[in-house]
Amino acid sequence: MKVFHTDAHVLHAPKAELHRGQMVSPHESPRRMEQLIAGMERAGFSRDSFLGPSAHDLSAITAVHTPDYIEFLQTAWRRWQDAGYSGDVLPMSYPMNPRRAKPPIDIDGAAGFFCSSSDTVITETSWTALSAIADCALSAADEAAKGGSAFALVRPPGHHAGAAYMSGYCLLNTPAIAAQALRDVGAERVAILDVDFHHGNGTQDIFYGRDDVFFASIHGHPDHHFPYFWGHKDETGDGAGEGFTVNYPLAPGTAYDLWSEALESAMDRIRQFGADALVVSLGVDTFERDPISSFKLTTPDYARYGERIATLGLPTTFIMEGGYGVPEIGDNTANVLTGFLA
Ligand code: SP5
Ligand code: ZN
Repeated sequence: MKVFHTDAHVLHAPKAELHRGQMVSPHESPRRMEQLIAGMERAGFSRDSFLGPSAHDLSAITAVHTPDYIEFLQTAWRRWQDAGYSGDVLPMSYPMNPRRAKPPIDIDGAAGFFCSSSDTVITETSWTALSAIADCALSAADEAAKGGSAFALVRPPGHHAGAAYMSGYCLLNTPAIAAQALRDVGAERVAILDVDFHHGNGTQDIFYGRDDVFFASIHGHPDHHFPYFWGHKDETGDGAGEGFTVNYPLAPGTAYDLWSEALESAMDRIRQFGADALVVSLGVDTFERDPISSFKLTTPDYARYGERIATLGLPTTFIMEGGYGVPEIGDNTANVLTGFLA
């Protein structure tokens, strides 16, 4: 399986994360990637074999995100400096009725307009990293468009970002960009399977009204876990999209027995949908020792579910999402791919 990767991820390196009332060292950091790569290498996916992305047009990004939001990402840090602020761009004030809100001129206000949670920041060089990871996701999707499968080994993650907002460490919705690219080169129906511990609210939001991209997410119940306000069972799509979103909110403490039942159900729905291609939002924060999550998956479970996903028989674009704090994130990620290839 081709693995697309870029060293440019180091250009998005948040200084700190607002977490439980304090600024802490960020969970989502370049160090994660070192842990991911080390685990991939232990499993025989050597760093030397990773491929750099090919450059894609910005239109592949604006097919999912609004031009205003992209301009905000590109200019926010400069505007933050010009306003005399220091540190990373860290939003604070949020519109409660975003549809009726207008983006203010002041960068502090504009940042909140394009954001939904204060765990996500923009640095001086974030855009360069983001554009490179979008290219990795698009290069992986190009492989799937040819009938193969590929993995975009990237950070920061993508599934919380909406058409016009960053959220949950995510700034560009890489799975949505990949899914839309697959549609644009001829896949009639694309399914997105989100196995990250957190609900993929951004991806859901982007495709909520559409019947050509199916979205399934298995995640910690929003009563207890970020993103808190989305991912309930009764969120099933809207208008033409009604019935094309399915959510499996699971209780804290869920282990592989119940988690895998949700996976089988999600896969049944994807088969019924008749997908021609699959995008997997591959977060491994479902691991028993993840510092911000509460599921109890073990390292061998990842190989088991990789094998199950392969039974769909679809060209598959895997995109790295969450998974934090422990060296096992690399082994768990590699296990999904090894199981898939078995
Ligand atoms: C992609 C991804 O995994 N994003 C996760 C973003 C989580 N950010 C907010 C974390 C809040 C942690 N709260 C833990 C308390 C659980 N009861
Ligand atoms: Zn997550």
